[in-house]
Amino acid sequence: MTSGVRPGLFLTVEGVEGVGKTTNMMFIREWLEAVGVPLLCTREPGGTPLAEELRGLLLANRQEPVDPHAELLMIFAARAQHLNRVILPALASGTWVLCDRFTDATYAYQGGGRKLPVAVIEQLENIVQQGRHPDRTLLLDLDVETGLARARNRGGLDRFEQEQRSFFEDVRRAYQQRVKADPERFIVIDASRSLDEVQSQIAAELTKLLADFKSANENGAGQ
Ligand code: Z5A
Repeated sequence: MTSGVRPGLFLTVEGVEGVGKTTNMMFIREWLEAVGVPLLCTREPGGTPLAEELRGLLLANRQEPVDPHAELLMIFAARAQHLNRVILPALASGTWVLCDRFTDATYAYQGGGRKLPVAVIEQLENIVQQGRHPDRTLLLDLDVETGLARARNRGGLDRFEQEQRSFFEDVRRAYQQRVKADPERFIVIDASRSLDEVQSQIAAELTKLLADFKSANENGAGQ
């Protein structure tokens, strides 16, 4: 970097419906802000006015069936806007970015759930992200039945939430394959435990992450 600013960390939170992403995003945000980390919290699909409009189109229930490729292209259109207008500038200025879902969700939902070929997703990922990936990803893992029961208690189901249980089983399996393929990046959290237990594990992982970040920073500063 020419500016001398150390880039922020890019963290994502993933998981199947109802695993507690929203609840734990708030916890992570408060934890990082309390220790003074400059932080931007965002989500996918979404994160800019245009990308939020695309999110609305993606989640809306409609009579017309949505072609899986149309869905995939809208997701990557939203991602291109979000990544280039919001995420990358924030990281470059030293701000950490905490994002509710990112491209792992595309492999899980459009790959695992909709059965689109991984090679097609990879092509779009390469075009849009040009090698930029999250630094670390927290995967909240929970059996599908419990997750759906938690989520459906809230009522008002969007287009994805209306899918059958087998769809979400495929999504969960695809997430597990992502972990196998990139175990260094993923932190898997057992989301079946009580919220207190889940959040203690998250806090312990954040403590390690911050210590690693600081030590890499000190080593880098000395070079
Ligand atoms: N999508 C896609 O297809 N492809 C992509 O590339 C991307 C997204 C990026 C919107 O995602 C949809 O976009 C998503 C996939 C698709 N659709 N689906 N399904 P979203 O992230 O905005 O929406 P979501 O997955 O539907 O999230 P959610 O339903 O809001 O669930 P959550 O955030 O994981 O759960 P929560 O609201 O935090 O918790 C649910 C309830 O459980 C709540 O009452 C909590 O108090 C309770 N809870 C949480 N943790 C616990 C524990 N440990 N014990 C007991 N109860 C708990």
